[in-house]
Order: sequence, then C-alpha cells, then structure tokens
Amino acid sequence: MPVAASTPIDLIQGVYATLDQRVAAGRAHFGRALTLAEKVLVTHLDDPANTNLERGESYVDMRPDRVALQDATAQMTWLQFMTAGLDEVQVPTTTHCDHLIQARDDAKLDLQAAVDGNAEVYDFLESVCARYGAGFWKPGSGIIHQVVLEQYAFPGGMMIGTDSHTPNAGGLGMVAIGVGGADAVDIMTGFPWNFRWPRLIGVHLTGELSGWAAPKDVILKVAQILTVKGGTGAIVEYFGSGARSLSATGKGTICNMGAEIGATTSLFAYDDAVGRYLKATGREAVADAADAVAHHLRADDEVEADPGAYFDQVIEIDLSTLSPHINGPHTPDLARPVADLGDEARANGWPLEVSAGLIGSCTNSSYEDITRAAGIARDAIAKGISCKVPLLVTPGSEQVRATIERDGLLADFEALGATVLANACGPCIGQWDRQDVEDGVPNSIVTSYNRNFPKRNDGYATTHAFVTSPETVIALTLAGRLDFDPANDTLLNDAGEEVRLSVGTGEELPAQGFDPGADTFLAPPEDGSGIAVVVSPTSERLQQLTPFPAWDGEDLAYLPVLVKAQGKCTTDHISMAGPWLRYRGHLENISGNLYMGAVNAHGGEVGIGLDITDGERRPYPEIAKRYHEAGIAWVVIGDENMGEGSSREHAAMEPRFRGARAVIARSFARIHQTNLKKQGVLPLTFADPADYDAIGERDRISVNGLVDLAPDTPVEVVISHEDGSSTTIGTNHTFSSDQILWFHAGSSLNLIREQTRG
Ligand code: MIC
Ligand code: SF4
Repeated sequence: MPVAASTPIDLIQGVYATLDQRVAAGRAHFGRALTLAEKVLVTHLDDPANTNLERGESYVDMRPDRVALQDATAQMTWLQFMTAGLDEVQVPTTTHCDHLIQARDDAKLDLQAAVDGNAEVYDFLESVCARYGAGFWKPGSGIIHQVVLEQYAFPGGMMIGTDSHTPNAGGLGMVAIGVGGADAVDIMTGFPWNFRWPRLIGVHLTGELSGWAAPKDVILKVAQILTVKGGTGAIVEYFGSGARSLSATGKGTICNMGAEIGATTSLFAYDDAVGRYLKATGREAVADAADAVAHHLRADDEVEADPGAYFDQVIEIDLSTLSPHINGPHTPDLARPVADLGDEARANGWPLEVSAGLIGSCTNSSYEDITRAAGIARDAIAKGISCKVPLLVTPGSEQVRATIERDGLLADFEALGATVLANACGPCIGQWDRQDVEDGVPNSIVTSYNRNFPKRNDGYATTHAFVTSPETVIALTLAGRLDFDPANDTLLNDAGEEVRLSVGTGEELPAQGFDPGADTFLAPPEDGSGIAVVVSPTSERLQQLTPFPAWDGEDLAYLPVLVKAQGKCTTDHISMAGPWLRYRGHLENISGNLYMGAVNAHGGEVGIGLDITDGERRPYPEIAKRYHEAGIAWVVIGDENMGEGSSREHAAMEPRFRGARAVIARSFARIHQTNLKKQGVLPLTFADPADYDAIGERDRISVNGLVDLAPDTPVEVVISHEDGSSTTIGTNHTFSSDQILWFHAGSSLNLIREQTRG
C-alpha cells in the first residue's frame, strides 16, 4: 500500500474511471437526477447492486479511498488495529501529530517541549506507521485537516478520519466523515465501512460576501438555524452562485464547522476556485483530472433548479446580506450578529472585556484567513492602535506558516505583540497553559475556532468563549471589548484620535506560490515487517488492549445508574481533553476522567454521584472504578444529543472498560452512538422522552429481550424504583442486523479479529 505525502494521481483516476457507470446506475436506481453527495456515495458503494438506499434508514457498506488519524485518537486506533494480526493497512492511511502540542511560550519552545514530553507516544506512532505501511506526519507539520486539504483531499473522493472535523475536506468536494477509531480499523483492515444512508440538507447560497462578513459567518448562521443537533444523520450540500463565489479554503471552513450541527459531513461542488487551490498546492494533475469529469463533480443541473425536490430541507442564505456573526458562549449554535453581542452580554452578565483573542484551528488557519487578519493588524498599527490583551495565532500547517512568514504576515501579527504558536491544535483543544488569567475569574475570549464548550480552551469553567471569523477576532481583541461592531464603531488610538478599522479582501492564494517549509512527512519503508512497535508494560501513556468480553446471552438485570446526566453532556463532559490527552493511549489511566464533567440530574453537582455500594458521594470515575473492581455492571442515562462534539471513542471505551452495558438517552450524536455500538454498549433512546424523568437516583435498570434484539424493534426497559414499585418503558435502538453481531461479539473489533485471525 504506497502511502505518499499526497494522494497519488492513479488512485484519483481510478475513482474517476468509475464515475460514468456508477453515476448512471445511481440515476437509474433513484429514477431522477442526483445531488453531488449522492454521486460521491454511489461511486463508493461496496456493493453497487445494493438497492436499499433509503435516506435515514438503510445501513450501507462503503469503500472510502483514504483514512486519516490524528495523534490523540490514533493511539487507540492503532492499538486496536494491532490486535487484528495483519501485516499492513489495506487502505492508504496517515497519522498526523497535532493535538499533543501545548501552547505556552512560542512555536519553537512549545514544539520542542512536546517532542520531549511526548517522545514515547510519538515514537510509538512513528514506528506503528512504519510497521504497518502508513504515512507519518511529524509534530510541527500542522493540523490534520489543513494538511489533508493541502495534500490528500480530492473532488469526488471519500475519506474517513478519526476526528469530527474531517468534513473540512468537503471544501474540495470530498465526502469526508469523522468517525471513531474502531470505524477506522474496519477500513484499515480491509473491511467495508458501514454507515447509515444520510438525509440531505441543501444550503442554497446566493449573492456575495462583502465587508466584514466571512465564510465563517455562513456556518455560524447555519448553526443558528439548525442548532447543534439539526444536522444529525444528514449530509449538508452547499450550492448556488454564492457557493461558486467562495474560495476553496473558505468552503473548507464552512464544511469543517458542520461538525457543530452534528452533520455527517458537508460538501461543495468542484469549481474554478477548487481548481485554483489544487494547482496552487502542487496538484495540477488532480485539477486536470477533475476538469475532465467536472460534470460528475457537481450536482445535476435539475437539483439547483428545483432543490426542494432533492433535499429533505433547503436553507436559503443571501451572502450579500449576511452580517458578521459571533456564537457562544458555551455552545456553538448561540448566534447573533456581532453588532448585537454587547446588549446580549450586558443582559446576561457576560464579561464585556475581551481577555484574549485566538486565531487559528483547523477551521480558520488558511492562507486567505491569515491575510485578512494580518491586513487588519497592519491597518491597526498604521492607525496607532495597539493590542492590550494576548493575541495568539496558530498557523494551520507548516506550509501556511512558511508562506506567511515569507510574505511578511507573521511580522504583521508580531508587530501587534501577538504570539505565534506551533502549527497545531493548541488552545483549541485545551492545550493552553494559560498564564494571563487565573482559574475562577470570569472572563471572555474570542476565537476563530469551532467549539466553545465550557473549559474547552483553558480548562476554566469561568471562561466564556465566543467563536467567530478571524477578522472579527482581531477586531474585538484590538477593541478589548465584546460590544464593538467593527463595521460601525470607532476606536481611540494611542494619540487619542477616533479611528475606524478597515478590512481588506485578503488574498485567496499566495501570489508567489506556497513555500512548503520544512519536510515533516515520513513515508513508510517498503517492508516494515522487521520494525518493532514498543508498548512498555510499565508505561503510563500506552497500554495494550485486552478484548472486551462477548455478550453472555443474558438480559441486563437490575443495574445501577452510574450517571444520570442533565442537559449538555458532550464528549468533553464524558472524557475531558486538555490534561487528559496525555492518557489517550492508556485505557485504564484515561478512565480516571470518566464523566467528570457530567451534570448530575439529581442535585446538579458536576462529576459527582452516589455510590450505591456504600451510599457515599464520590467522583464518577472513582465510583466506576469501584463498580468495575466489584464486578458490578451499570448503565448511564443521558439527555438530548448525548455525546455531542468530538469523535473520541474514549467516551465509549472508558464506560465499556469500567462496566457500562447500556446508555439510555433522549437522543444521541451520531459518532458517539456508533462508538458505543462498536464497543459493545447498547445505546438506547427513550420512546417517550418524558421517561427520562422517571429515573431516580437509587433506581435499578433492567433491559429485557436482548436475545430478540432486531432492527427496528423496540427494547423493553424496566425501572425498579427505590420504593419497590416499577415502571416499564419502551426504548429504541439503531442497530442494523449486521451491527447486532458487534453486540454479540463484545465489540466490532472482536468480529474483525475472528475473521483476520481465523
Ligand atoms: C476536538 O476538536 O474536539 C478534537 C479534539 O479534535 C476531537 C478529537 C479528539 O477528541 O481527539 C474531535 O473533534 O473529534
Ligand atoms: Fe484540532 Fe481544534 Fe480542529 Fe479539533 S477542532 S482538530 S482540536 S484544531
């Protein structure tokens, strides 16, 4: 399996060669024209003769072209892959070191500290890639999604990545889906990837952005319309003249943050802007190949003419009237125009002063983003405005960093006193050793990131994080206030004069081409079979996995409820990142964070519940450990959109490891639900959401009829109350008949092992 620093043209041509026939078959199957998402999907069906392609219903086997892993999720992915007993990955796979670099001083010092501090993990990842034929992107190479956009994404392709923002590649017209590690292992071991045929949401863009409005505002607006769960089970397809007016990286920004509405993925058609980007990033041959099949790399004309006939829902956005938005705090769908934030902040008591501004993350770290923000920095300096609070800038990749350095854009930020951080996730994932504000002090920060759950960036629950475009980040940071509308308000400069900031159009692509910067890619050797992959038995960061036990054929009887979570319970609440990223390769150690952020529905305490063995109140991870050691299985109760956010399968593996058998929630986020299923835990949803209220702290839960577990058949749950009475309720599940085998085997991986190990 040749894995190079970019997708080989042969692979792409192989996909394009099937387009005529597959797309025609797709049209014949549906008896109508096709959207772009449908074209890409039918091109990647494992069994093209499959006639069961019902939206939101059918489970379908797919054959993605590539797999990308980031270091925080790759460890568990590789540890699982290693147990399959194969000699090499069966589909081109790359690992990217981006999540484990902590922001503290500056790019150079922070990178060195990460290389030293994470040596064991990086060595493991480097050797495991070399051993099994995968590409390895060293720390410093950049954020996975930016590197994928620059090197691997191609129009009409399909990939999966163990990170929820994998859809970033949709900016180039790829169906790119974020998954948990066990899903990646399916593909890496040569099995098809099973997923639910999606619903389709169309976003019709007209007009053109102007002034302070940026591509980010499109997705901030869409998040407001659809909310954090409105995209669940759907692919969002952007089309229309407005779509064609956006740059490729701007489209990437919009697709990236589609993760925040729970969408399976988002994508745009191949157009001139995508062609320009492919050429600028050294992929002329890909652009030529795409030009030759361009009619297959966009929706059929009928779709744009009558979108209502093809999409389950159509959203109209006129870019010409779209105003700059800012979302938050605490949830990415709490949107309003920048101009309205001041009043809302005052009404809610959110701190009006901006304590820090952060530009970067996979969402907004392209060359164009940086030119727009740097232009404002330059303008501010020229007008005598200085920056009074920390401004942190993270380039998305080594290529972007080297190019903006050459083009003098880093200097623009530095002239304002900004700190340029390593090419990595940094504060976006809580890797921020924040020095300027103490924990417990209410403060507001503005970022160009995508997520803003409490504690996400600096680990402080008292930080209010607002997400917006890089342009607006820098404007509000310069103003030092949330109640500043850069389009209409003025600032006092250092000479006491009133001045107005201006925003330029930025540059879509570097006029002198990209500077690739340092070479940070390691290709695997031709034959890696002699390479030793070291997992020390005494390591605190890496641990070999022991397969989870198969189902014992029994129903779940009388299990205690470890957690009844109230309100938002994201993957950050279930398995916190930041300092815990350290243990992503060690299941037992990372289980020390289990449900630490969950709000206990009985009394509202965070991370603390009742231990039924002795009636004491303890942190959830401790109770889980005690139950595990005592051999007590348990269940979890969740609210709406349980497991929103990240793809991290730790949020499913930790509960499974500690003895969770079922999670019963009002609703689930897609990836978390799949992760639970793959690890052998039952995700069930209340048939009547009000039944959530019927579960008391000391109640016991029984799940009946598991022998007859079958698709589309409800599952009976009995709640045995403390007073001796009981309530029988209905719950639903989304297992297909194939997926029920995962439950029987104990995990999807156990099934793979049976087949690969014979
Ligand atoms: C995130 O943005 O939350 C992460 C960190 O990139 C995660 C992956 C992880 O938890 O490792 C994601 O989005 O999937
Ligand atoms: Fe990294 Fe943040 Fe992007 Fe996740 S959202 S991949 S943490 S930059």
